[in-house]
Amino acid sequence: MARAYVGLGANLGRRAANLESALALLRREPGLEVVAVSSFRETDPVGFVDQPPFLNAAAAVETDLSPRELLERLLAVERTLGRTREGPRFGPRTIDLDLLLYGDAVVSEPGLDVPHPRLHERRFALEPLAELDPGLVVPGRGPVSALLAELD
Ligand code: PH2
Ligand code: MG
Ligand code: MG
Repeated sequence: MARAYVGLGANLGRRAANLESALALLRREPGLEVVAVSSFRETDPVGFVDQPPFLNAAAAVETDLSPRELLERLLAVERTLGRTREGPRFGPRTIDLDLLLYGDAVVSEPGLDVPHPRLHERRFALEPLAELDPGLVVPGRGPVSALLAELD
C-alpha cells in the first residue's frame, strides 16, 4: 500500500460540485481508498492569468495501484466528468486531477512525473497538502512547510 496525494482544481462551471463529483468517482474506484480531503480554497490563476479563479483542494489516497495506474484512473475520472483538452496550456478547466505525490517515489517517464514537476512552486497545491499532513515531504525538494515558506 502506498499513500498518494491528488490535487484537484476547477475554474469552470459549478466548481465545488465538480470537485465533489470527482471525489465521488474516486471513492468508487477499486484499488484505491480516499482517506482524507482538504478544504476547498479559492485561488488566483497561476501560469495563464486571464481566466476565472480556481477552486483547489487535495485528497490523500491509500492505494495498491502503481503510479501509472493511478494516473490513468485520474485521467479517466476527468474524462467521465467531460474534461476536454482543447484551449491553452494551463487554461480554464471544469476539472483537473493531478498526481502530486506517490509515497517517496520519484518517477520520470513519458507522461508521468512524480512528484508533480511544478508542485514545489505552487501555493495552491502545497497549502492543501500542508493541511492534510503538516509534516509532508516532497521527495527531492524538502518539507512542504519549507517550500511554502520559500514562496513568501
Ligand atoms: N492549474 C493550472 C494552471 N493554473 N492556477 C490555480 N490557482 N489553480 C490551479 O489548479 C491551476 C492554476 C494547470 O493545471
Ligand atoms: Mg494541474
Ligand atoms: Mg492535470
